[in-house]
Amino acid sequence: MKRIATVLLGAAVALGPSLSGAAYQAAEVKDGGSISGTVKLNGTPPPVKAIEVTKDKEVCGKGGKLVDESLLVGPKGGVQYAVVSITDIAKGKKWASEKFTFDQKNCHFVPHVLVVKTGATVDILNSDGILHNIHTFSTKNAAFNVAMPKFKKKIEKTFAAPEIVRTACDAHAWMAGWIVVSESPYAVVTDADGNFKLENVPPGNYKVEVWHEKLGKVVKEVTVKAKEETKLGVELALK
Ligand SMILES: [Cu+2]
Repeated sequence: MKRIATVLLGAAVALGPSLSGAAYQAAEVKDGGSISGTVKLNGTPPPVKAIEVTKDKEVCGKGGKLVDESLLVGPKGGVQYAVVSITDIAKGKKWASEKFTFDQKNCHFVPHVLVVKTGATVDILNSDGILHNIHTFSTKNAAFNVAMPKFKKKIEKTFAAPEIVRTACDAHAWMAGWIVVSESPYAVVTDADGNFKLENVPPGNYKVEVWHEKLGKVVKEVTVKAKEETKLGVELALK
């Protein structure tokens, strides 16, 4: 019996990667092109909400006024903290860095949205000198809920499967962030003006997914040509 169980377990593990698409392979990219553009809000941006700090006021207000970062729109309508990624790429450039840091600082997550590589070590910091309690909400990766008292400055975590993982803090109800786990390095977060650029993409046809926590998801078909920049404009609307 034990032997059968082992064999079955082996089969399940082997099936894992194929269920979530072929494993990504890093290789030299020749004549890569790029995909760049802006993610914009279609509609009038709602006013940015200030966060009412109800606890640890001496620390939580320190880095300037805390605001709700779930929808930040620049002066020209660009949406910050959208994630733009190629979802069907099997082979391409290697990750520029395998060092990932997600900080709890001035009582918010920094950055608000972090892209990390599957299986890489993510340093989760507490820079505040007060108690934070990071809590992740995931289904493909093991969820965790870890108290980080002021003396616990760092924990290390890895995320095995591609997934968009929401993070919260059980000590500060307003704290909200996202860890986006990706196999390929072709996943970027838009800047304060909604701009993004995916660089050094092997020529080919791709599906590009744009995701934002409040505005949802769209998928675009994109063709990348050797050494050329493909422009991609994306509009998302509040539902
Ligand atoms: Cu906290």
